[in-house]
Amino acid sequence: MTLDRFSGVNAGYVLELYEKYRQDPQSVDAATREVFDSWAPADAVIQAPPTPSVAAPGGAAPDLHVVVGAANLAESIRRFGHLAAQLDPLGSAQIGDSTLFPQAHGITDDQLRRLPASLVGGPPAEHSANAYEAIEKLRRVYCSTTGFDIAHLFVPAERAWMREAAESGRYLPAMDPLHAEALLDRLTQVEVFERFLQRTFTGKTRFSIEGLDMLLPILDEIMVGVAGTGTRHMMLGMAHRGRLNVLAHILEKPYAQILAEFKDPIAVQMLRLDLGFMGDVKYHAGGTTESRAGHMWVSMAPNPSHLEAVNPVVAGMARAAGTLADRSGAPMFDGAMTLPVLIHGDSAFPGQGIVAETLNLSRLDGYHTDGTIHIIANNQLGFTATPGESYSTSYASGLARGFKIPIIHVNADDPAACLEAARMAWEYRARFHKDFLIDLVGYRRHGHNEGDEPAFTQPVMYKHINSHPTVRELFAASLVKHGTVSQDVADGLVKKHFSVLEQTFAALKPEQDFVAPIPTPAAPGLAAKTQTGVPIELLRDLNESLLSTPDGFHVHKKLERLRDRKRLMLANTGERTVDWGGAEELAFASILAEGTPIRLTGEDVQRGTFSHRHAVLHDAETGVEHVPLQQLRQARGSFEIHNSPLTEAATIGFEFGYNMQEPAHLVIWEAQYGDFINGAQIILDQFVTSSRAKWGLKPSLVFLLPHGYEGQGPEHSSARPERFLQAAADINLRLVNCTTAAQYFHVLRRQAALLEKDPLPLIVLTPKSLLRHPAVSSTPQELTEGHFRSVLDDTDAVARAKNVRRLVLCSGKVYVDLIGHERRASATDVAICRVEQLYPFPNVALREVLDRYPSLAEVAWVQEEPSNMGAWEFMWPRLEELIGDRCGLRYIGRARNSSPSEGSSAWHQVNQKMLVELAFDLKADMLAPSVVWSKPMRSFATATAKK
Ligand SMILES: Cc1ncc(C[n+]2csc(CCOP(=O)(O)OP(=O)(O)O)c2C)c(N)n1
Ligand SMILES: [Mg+2]
Repeated sequence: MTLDRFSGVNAGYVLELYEKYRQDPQSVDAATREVFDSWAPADAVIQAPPTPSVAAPGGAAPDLHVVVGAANLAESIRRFGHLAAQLDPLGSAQIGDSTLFPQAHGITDDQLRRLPASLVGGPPAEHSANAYEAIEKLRRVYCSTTGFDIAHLFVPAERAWMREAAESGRYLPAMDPLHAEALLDRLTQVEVFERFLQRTFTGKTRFSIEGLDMLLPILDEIMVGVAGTGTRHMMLGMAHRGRLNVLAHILEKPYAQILAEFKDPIAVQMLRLDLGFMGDVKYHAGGTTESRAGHMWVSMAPNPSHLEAVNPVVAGMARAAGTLADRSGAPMFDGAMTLPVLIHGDSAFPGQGIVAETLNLSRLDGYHTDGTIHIIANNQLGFTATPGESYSTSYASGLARGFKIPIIHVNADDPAACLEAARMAWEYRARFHKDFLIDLVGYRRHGHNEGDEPAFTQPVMYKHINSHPTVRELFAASLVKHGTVSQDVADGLVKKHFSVLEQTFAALKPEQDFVAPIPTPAAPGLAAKTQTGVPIELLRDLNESLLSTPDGFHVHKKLERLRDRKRLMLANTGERTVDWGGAEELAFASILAEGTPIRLTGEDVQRGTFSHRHAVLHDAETGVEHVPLQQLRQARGSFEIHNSPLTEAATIGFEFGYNMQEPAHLVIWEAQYGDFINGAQIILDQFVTSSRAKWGLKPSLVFLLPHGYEGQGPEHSSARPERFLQAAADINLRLVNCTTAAQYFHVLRRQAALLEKDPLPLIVLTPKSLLRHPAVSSTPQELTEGHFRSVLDDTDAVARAKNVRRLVLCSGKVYVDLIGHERRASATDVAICRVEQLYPFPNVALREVLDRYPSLAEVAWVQEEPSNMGAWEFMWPRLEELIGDRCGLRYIGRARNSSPSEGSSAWHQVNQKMLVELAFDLKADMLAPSVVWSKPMRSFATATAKK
């Protein structure tokens, strides 16, 4: 037993044990006795509470166990006082903790009175006559309407700051007449807004804030506070609850616009039939405004119903807003300019995994924002679910403890305590650059929405709520009682705010006041016209820069061989020497040279999952890193590349937010295997593919998704392109499946060129084993001229075009299997054309291809994926329309299946071989095995009958 390592509570325990031993050595076990035989507390190795030698008011020296007990009691209150705090405005019982009372420590109030206050320490001791008084003050700090849940902080300076801030009462707001009336005015405005909507649009869903009204003054306080520290942009993310109120009063969205949205007019601006249907419900809208109050910008990210999904989006926006990227090297990040604030539901915060994913980003190099302020709008219900049904932690905020985030639980009926929490939040963030959480505990005055009957499921709670005064009423009554404001003033504020809303409503012209977010239609033809070739001299220059390393840098031997090949990569412009990785690096370098910053993230992207990238070199002897794209002489924009945590939803949400905030940066996310993007399906559906139609946003995020059937089983074969094709409409994305390094080079460069002129998300299905395959490599000349081509026709079939009877259309890796097959040479009646862009459907280019083959009997769509996956079901109606009755249309590929591929590699080989052979076999109907379906389409019969 080494006693030297004991301090604090442990010291208390040792001293207690020692005292026991001192009174009766036989009362402790033999081992302990042995230690105490040669040790005494006077060693002073224990950083224990002061010993009784400190003069006590009672005169006589108290027992050691009383001193230790008092110190432990003080520590217990500091650690666990929140368990006895009255956090619930509805007055439910606290969790409680016996160690908050003297008895648990074997002492009495009288004994405490005989101890000095200094034993308790901290600000409460300063003006206290004895330890009892100091403990009572401590209790008022930690067990009142605020629960300081901070014992889990691992950094002593943070814990000490929080304790001092709490115990000194430094952040409690002044409640002089001026401040008090301003706060009452704000609370009145918040409440009247909801009451007016309730009266005017009875039963219409608005997700009232009532019961958590203090959320608004908390946001005011944070906004004004951070504005004073130089922050210029507050970015909010929140769900439905109270959103209209926040939009109206923090974002200053005009009442007329909100009221017009309640009227739901068919506004003139919406009559854009060419754009399809658009828009979203009113409590999902976002916005940006220059706040009059705080002299800063305030943004609210638009939000889907999917709770908490907006969290990483806001974090990404904040990161982008604080990033300086207009020069070469790594970008600079300064979090002081921007404050992200996330408002969570008490049920959603513990329930939705994306919360944990986003919290996990908060301290990572590539993702941190210098701290987010979180507020749980805790109304103690999730729709109808109780806390006991919603989380296994003691509080809704439990998850935040693991991330060492300070938590303040605060009773939403105590305005001063709420404002104190707000002040501590922004001060802590400004000081420590970390997240902070306010658990605002209130209630929900109505049902989940205003048409809902809450008493069906919470009869007792709602009996209580129905007779519970509003926070405005409580606050007004207390101010009147103390003579701070008069009842007339309080009533006058209510009238004033009603009158503003009534007048606005009377003057409302819904059709005109309604402002619709109109998506910009994609620029027709611009993509096709974008030239992306780079002169060979520039490419060689860039390549040389990329290959240089700092003096004395030791490149890994195996990589040196790769770099030797790269040195010769551009020597002969006609030779196929540029592989996928080489093309990518040159594309990035040329984009940086043109002044577009690049951010690339994803799991293990620095090296590349398939070891093809090596964007970060590690000195083979010292481990020191060298990032060639950050040392590029020619660069005029920054380059950053981060290995992401093992997360898809939050990391993609983050990049989406980053992209929204800085649309001029090329933002790329790469999947380990394409399948894993499933984990971010909410972000894809709710943000990436639909935000243009819903909210008028223009995302241009790039996804690199390894895709292709190589016998690795159902989870490493398909990026599920069908998911994007299903969501593709009104030109909302580009989906490409490049088969050459040059095509990849051009599509990246095209994306960079169109970031501002014609932004669209770009999904690139990328190769795996083909990364270094000669068939995929390109000549330097292919990089120097031209542009991305949506369709690549069969150059081999030009001379025999008249004899071609079957035009095989395919996309991606299966093309390499097809041209590599032994029958390719003899199948002179088959041409193989690659559809490199699946969406937008390359109608014009495909028509030109069809026109080149006058003797076609059929077009066959050949794919590796089962017929219900891949591109077939998307292509089918479009190809039918394109072909008309000119020839037949056939599908060759795996049969409809519930799983993307075979589990066995051997079976993969069999099926793959079969489908490739069928592509060359014009009479194969009867030979098709069950796994490969090759049945002519209806139009085939019609077309052949006509011939
Ligand atoms: C991901 C997701 N699952 C389910 C829902 C349906 N839903 C809407 S609100 C709600 C309850 C939310 O409770 P809480 O987080 O406490 O927020 P509150 O409505 O109480 O403010 C549920 C289950 C949803 N919107 N999003
Ligand atoms: Mg709730």
